[in-house]
Amino acid sequence: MNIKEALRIYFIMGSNNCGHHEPLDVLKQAIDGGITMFQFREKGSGALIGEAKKQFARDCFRLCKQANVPFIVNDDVDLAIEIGADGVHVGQDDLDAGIVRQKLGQDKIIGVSSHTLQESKAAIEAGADYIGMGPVYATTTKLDTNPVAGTTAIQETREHFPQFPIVAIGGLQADNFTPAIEAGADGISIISAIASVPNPKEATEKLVSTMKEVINDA
Ligand code: 3NM
Repeated sequence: MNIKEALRIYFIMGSNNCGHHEPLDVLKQAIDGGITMFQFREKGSGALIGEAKKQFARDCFRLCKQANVPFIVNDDVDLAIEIGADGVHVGQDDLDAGIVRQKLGQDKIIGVSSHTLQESKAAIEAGADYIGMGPVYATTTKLDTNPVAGTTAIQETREHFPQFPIVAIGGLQADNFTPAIEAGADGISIISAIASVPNPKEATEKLVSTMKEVINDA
């Protein structure tokens, strides 16, 4: 798998991000619309736990597998191993990427959230396959984010690591993500601009077509 291509339109979702939509229907629509990777992020207020979380993860994984969309689990390494997910994404307060690598083995994808060049360096040295950088813009989806970062740290990391896979996150939507790609990100991570809109499939298609234009222009 080409990780940079998989990062292009990276949809992240948990059941509490979907408003009045049925979460599996949101994921199905996002897949039909053309997402290139999916992260199962079942956390925060009202999130499923225990068996219900596991069953929801398996259902999401099944939809992704049918469409050849890589399936990444946020934070929960044991769940990822148990269901055979394609990888794990960890934040700065979660398990260290080196430990995740030991647990998962070499052939799985490990993503790490980074906010500075220093955090990017540490994640890369610890064996990450990609880093997620943000928040580019203000977001109300995650309450404990770092301060809004714009694209400066993305640009710095890109200058130091010309080839390393980077995905931007935070407040991104079709009409505002271009600066993140111009700063050097390979793709965009999206929660609310797909999960909380009236038509997730149409929103995804718009992100996909805008990304094609932005990449061709770059
Ligand atoms: N992590 P939306 S921002 C999960 O900056 C997450 O590390 C962030 O949601 C970070 O696309 C964020 O709705 C939320 O803004 C992204």
